[in-house]
Amino acid sequence: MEQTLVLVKPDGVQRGLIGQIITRLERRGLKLIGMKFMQVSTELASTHYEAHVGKPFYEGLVTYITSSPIVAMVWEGKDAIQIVRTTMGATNAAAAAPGTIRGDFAVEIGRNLVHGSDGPESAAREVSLFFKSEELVNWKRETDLWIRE
Ligand code: IDP
Ligand code: MG
Repeated sequence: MEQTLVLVKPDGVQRGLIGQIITRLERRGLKLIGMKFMQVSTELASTHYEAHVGKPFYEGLVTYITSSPIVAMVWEGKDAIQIVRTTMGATNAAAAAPGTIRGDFAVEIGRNLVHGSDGPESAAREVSLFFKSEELVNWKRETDLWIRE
């Protein structure tokens, strides 16, 4: 089953939006299999965002993600990566569609509230960066029958 890493970034925690963000993923029908409240170190931030090294926003991005605690989660389900990305909305919150997390709660790219893995390879890499395998819970959700045919 597909898994994806979701982060409620420091602005989401500081603004009291943890619950709203989780609610949107929960009610969409994805299944939560791992969650922790944590401070991201500069080392973890640099590894997580290594694809962005050298870009003009890189230093600011590392400062942003390490500036305050985050909530890290793993969500599971068929097409979970795509479903999280569409629920989050466009990277540039100013252009994100209303109804998405970014489109409803954020106004710019540098304070866009959430992270979601962008493909199967980055998801596998990012999940293992933030979680040990024993921190992920294998559980049966009784409502799955009513969410998927
Ligand atoms: P994504 O989070 O939607 O996958 P990416 O292109 O992977 O977007 O960029 C990672 C993060 O870097 C963004 O979520 C945003 O926080 C930050 N970022 C990307 N581009 C810019 C920019 O032009 N200015 C400031 N921050 C940016
Ligand atoms: Mg990305």
